[in-house]
Amino acid sequence: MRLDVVSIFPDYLAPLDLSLIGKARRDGLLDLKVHDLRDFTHDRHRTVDDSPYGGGAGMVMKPEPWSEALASVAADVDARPTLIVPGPGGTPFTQAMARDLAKQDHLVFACGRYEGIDERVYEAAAEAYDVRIVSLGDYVLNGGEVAVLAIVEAVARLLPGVIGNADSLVEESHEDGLLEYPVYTKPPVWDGRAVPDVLLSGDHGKIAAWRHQQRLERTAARRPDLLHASGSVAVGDLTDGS
Ligand code: 6GU
Repeated sequence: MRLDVVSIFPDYLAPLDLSLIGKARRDGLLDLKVHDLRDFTHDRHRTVDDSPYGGGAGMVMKPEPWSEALASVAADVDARPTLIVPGPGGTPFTQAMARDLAKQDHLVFACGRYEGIDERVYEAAAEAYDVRIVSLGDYVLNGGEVAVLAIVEAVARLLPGVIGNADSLVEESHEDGLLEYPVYTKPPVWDGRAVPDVLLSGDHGKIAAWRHQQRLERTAARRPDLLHASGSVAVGDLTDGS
């Protein structure tokens, strides 16, 4: 998969050299390049922003550098890359969206700062790109860079070969609409707290039933919206049937 990130703070994306994503890049599974938006300016001050028409607080990112940057990264090869613009006004990012993005050949990320990017950039970009405005949640970050770290990680880990043990992708929170069950390791008693007996029982049927029950209870307590959204769980399922 090819990934291009355009930002005025390329150093913000340095963590993409680390851990599993860094290894995937070195292994040739990810071709990821970070571009400095200011390299697409032509004035002495490398200006990327200006005041908003109509007034109001803050600054707006100018269209010209974005237009040049997006033309430059879309230039070679593929038909219609996906342009992802992170922002609090976007469609909520979900595991389903991560799975969809993981099927694409080429993702381009445009990191906005200040009050946002001139709206005409989105219209123009739609001619060459499949444009998606994506939000991480209902809160405000200073710019798109941290969101790009999250989105790239969520997508890259779904690509074949990025995660050593593909089984660990299956039983995860959000893969089937329920949160994960709690996990324990040695010692069997720590700080006076015992691991639940069932996990030491060796009865795999019982363990699976206990884990499923834990997932339901956890989801009901922390994310009741997921239970109702999935429609797969009746209230009665949450009472322990043992
Ligand atoms: Cl994707 N960007 C910004 N700037 N703020 C956010 C966000 C994204 N998601 C939530 N808040």
